[in-house]
Amino acid sequence: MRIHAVSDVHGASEALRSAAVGSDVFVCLGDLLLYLDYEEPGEGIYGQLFGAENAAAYIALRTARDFAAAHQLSARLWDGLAVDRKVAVEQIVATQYATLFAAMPEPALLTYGNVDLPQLWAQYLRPGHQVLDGQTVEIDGVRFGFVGGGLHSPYHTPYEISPEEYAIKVAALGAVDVLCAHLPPDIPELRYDVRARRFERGSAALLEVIRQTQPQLMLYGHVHQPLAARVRVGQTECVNVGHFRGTKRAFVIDL
Ligand SMILES: [Mn+2]
Repeated sequence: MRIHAVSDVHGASEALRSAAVGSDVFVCLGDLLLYLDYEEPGEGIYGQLFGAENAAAYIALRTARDFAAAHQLSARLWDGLAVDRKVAVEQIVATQYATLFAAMPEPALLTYGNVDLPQLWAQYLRPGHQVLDGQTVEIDGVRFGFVGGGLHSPYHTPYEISPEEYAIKVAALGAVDVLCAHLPPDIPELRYDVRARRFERGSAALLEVIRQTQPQLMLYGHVHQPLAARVRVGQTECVNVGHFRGTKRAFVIDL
């Protein structure tokens, strides 16, 4: 079985169109939306709302971990816009999701990233798109389990939950052959982003279930430029398949 897996699409819809060509199973591990574009600050939701210059200033403050000043800047920019914040964001999100789901291969197994709005997905899904979060599916005798979303962080991305809620979704899977999540297991070298120079969130519950049940494969994304992109935990190969916006190609694995 040939699996093509992508994660952290962040608006790269054109490359998505052909990402499943040659695969038996196509997996997408979330973060479809482009909120902030560190490479091109004028792109993304923030850049579209406030312009490239303000987006660059906001990125600089976050990179410097001055979250208070970043928050102040955003608050000031929102005041200047005089529009309803929720409506303004959801209009841009709607455009992004419409384009992304039109480009998303079918069939596809999907879960949410932390930069996604799960409540909006239903209206964009195509017949071949199966969304799984705390759920399993069996294909040709191979059992896949999916856990979506992120954990609470200082970045306040849209889909973050508590470690307790996350652990409930992990526990719901039971033993699987291929464990799929947006987040990595909580292993420091997998969580460290060498470009952003910070630790991203990883899940202790994922690491625990890997140790206990030893799936063949654990696929994840979230960390765009990881210190280590793969590691072995006992019998389980853990692989960061992402950053599709950067690589523009699916990660290919033969089971
Ligand atoms: Mn991401």
